[in-house]
Amino acid sequence: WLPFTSKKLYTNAFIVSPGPPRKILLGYKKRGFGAHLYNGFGGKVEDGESPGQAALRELKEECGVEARLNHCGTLLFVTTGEPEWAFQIELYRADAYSGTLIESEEMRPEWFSAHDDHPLEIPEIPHPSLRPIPYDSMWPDDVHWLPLLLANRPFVGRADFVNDTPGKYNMLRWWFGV
Ligand code: 6OG
Repeated sequence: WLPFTSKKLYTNAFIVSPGPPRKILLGYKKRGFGAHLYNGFGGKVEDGESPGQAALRELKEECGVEARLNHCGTLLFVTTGEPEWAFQIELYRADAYSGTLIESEEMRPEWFSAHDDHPLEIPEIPHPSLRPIPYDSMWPDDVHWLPLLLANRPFVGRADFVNDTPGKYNMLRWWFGV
């Protein structure tokens, strides 16, 4: 595992609407860190703020809505690009939101199908207008824990990344569990 001496705190929030059709809201990141990837809505926890407060603020700033968020996981990312820093991300989930979804300078909100992540339930016919979760256009760690978030199983995990070319992160080692 890569060494680190300090952590920066971030948040990431997902809205999973029970439907039918069951669907998940992701944001297409238009600029900054992780640009051109889909992700939940979130950002840095500011001084004097709790992670829960930051998650609500970032959700509102990035897609215009309010939601009753539940904490559902904690992730730690370490990279060779930032030798002494690790990123701790607090993950949140909500079933519903209030307000009107808007596209912000940073994120474009889009719905995706979340139907096939419930293998123990009677399969639902996917809604024709909903695309499957775009794991190929997401951070490579997401495929390991997003199914746990969708299944309502609290999780923790860590992923270490090698940043050998600018902007390119290869996942070196990971562990995710419930
Ligand atoms: P801003 O600095 O743009 O917030 N984030 C990651 N999310 C996933 N799924 N995987 C990663 O693997 C991530 N690294 C950072 C945390 C950045 C947003 O990106 C998330 C924040 O929600 C390395 O405000």
